[in-house]
Amino acid sequence: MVNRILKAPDGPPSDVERIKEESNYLRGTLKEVMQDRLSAGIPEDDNRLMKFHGSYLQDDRDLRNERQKQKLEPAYQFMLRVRLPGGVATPEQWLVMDELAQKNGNGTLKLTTRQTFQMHGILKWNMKNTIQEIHASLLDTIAACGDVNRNVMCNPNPYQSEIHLEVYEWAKQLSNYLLPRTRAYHEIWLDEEKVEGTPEVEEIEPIYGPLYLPRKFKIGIAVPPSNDIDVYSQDLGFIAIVEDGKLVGFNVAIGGGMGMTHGDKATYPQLAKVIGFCTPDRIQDIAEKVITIQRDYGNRSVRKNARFKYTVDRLGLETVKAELENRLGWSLDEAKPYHFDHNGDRYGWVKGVQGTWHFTLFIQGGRIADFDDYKLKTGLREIAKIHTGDFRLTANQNLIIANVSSQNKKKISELIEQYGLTDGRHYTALRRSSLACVALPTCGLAMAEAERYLPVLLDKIETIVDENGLRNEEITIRMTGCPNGCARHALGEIAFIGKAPGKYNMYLGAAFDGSRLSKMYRENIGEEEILSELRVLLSRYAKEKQEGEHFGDFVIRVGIVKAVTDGTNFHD
Ligand code: SRM
Ligand code: SF4
Repeated sequence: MVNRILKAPDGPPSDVERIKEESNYLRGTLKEVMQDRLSAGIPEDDNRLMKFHGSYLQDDRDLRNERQKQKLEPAYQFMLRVRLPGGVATPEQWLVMDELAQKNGNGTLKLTTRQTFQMHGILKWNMKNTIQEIHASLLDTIAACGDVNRNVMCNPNPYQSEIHLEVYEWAKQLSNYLLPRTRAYHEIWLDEEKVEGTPEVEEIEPIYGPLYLPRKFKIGIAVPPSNDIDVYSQDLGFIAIVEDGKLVGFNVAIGGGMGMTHGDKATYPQLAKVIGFCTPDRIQDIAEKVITIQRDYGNRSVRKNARFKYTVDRLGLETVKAELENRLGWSLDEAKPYHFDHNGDRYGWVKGVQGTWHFTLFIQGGRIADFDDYKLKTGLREIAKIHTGDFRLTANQNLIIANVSSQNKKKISELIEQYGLTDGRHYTALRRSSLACVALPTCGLAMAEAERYLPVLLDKIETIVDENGLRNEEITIRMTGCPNGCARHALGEIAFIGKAPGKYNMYLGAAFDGSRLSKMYRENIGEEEILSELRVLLSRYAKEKQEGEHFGDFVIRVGIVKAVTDGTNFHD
């Protein structure tokens, strides 16, 4: 099957390749080290494997210096990420997450940019029972992180509920089909007995093989006109084509991704490119074959260049398409026309099919917590107790209370009102179009604040917005604590990427529908400069914008930044 002309890059395998190879299909010594009570942490090799089980060892960075001074080991704790295809959870599952976060985590839940739950602050001794309780609620954390296919996203679509159901089924099917087949997770966390004897390699991991993928792999399904899942940021994206109210198939897009490293031009965000169309029954085949191409030709030497986007750019889009069709044994059809309007969410009540209702609620930074003046977590718990439909987590870290019966709509509206969940202060147009990654204090890679700081910055930007009569203007603002791009920074019309504490690179000019990347505008600036730049930019926008013109398009039209047409030109 391996094409003899195409080649993976030369170079010694990275250390992570060794760890995977020696791990006996993701087991390593995890079972033993998780029982070791001498340290709250685990060795680095096992931590690498932990990711495939949906978790990362972290330490509370707010406490790092103090603990160092006191010669204590870091305040180790684990982050746990659930696999939740399409972001759909039942009210019962919501209540389990809520309780586990309270009992074993830091009391909060994070709704992520890939439509799932994360818990932070879980101590080593509580990991096994937390995973077991998640399993008992019919969810799992397998492959939520690691060099495998990640949570499959799909548009949570409150508008066309019947299409949602179909698209969601495909997302679930893809997610299940692409799961690692090793029993390591079940043995380590769920006490499944190990079956002795080593079957043939292909039998254990027929898709991934013993080394899994060179890097993480992401799939998302968009339903136009909404590009809420940012289909162009996915390694493999599907764009639903709906004709006469029926799902006829998907356009296929490959090679997107957001991560980069400051100052390293060999790394860049990239947009996925559409290569053709297929009927729905063929997406599993496509996903499997695309993944095997990345498995065979991805860079296993330099992890910074190991994502599929670099494989596509190195081999060439047409070559990868030809290789895909070769592996499929059939050709993709010509891509069908489609149109995206936006990559954000639309809020409030919408009537779905069969007389049910859907309510999209903005969640700042995706953080479900009880704040002093805003009892969000309690309010949602009370809603979950009476809700008979489902919850849908969106790719913009928001929440849809979906499939609400007409009888329940009034009660849920009352709870939303009672807990002030849509209070004005939390609900301005600018805020509703914002995204921030986790960053400090839990993310080990954060160079600056994001989730904790963006609301503070937004308060100040809103004053400028008001001065310019732009209060109802939706402008997508995204902030990340580092250039990895967990809030898909390069697709924000205004983006701030953390450089150092209090310092950000500022980017402008992404398209409102997520089809164009942003461009660096100012480097390494702090709050004062950010605000003075925005004062000038927003005042010009208010005065000079054309009818219906989005901010990202405006800054390009008037020449404030150059349009980035392709990630390979990102740093030009
Ligand atoms: Fe991410 C690493 C959080 C979506 C690109 N991401 C991390 C880690 C695990 C840090 C680490 O490696 O130590 C962060 C954990 C922080 C914490 O304390 O929780 C982290 N990423 C997140 C989440 C929780 C951000 C959020 O606020 O919602 C998102 C979880 C998604 C999920 O449910 O699976 C999250 N990460 C993304 C996205 C957006 C997306 O997938 O749509 C991206 C950009 C798209 C992409 O992958 O290209 C993204 N995360 C990264 C990268 C850069 C990868 C690369 O290509 O270079 C890293 C670093 C890495 O992998 O080495 C990273
Ligand atoms: Fe952490 Fe950087 Fe991702 Fe933010 S973008 S969560 S700082 S890795």
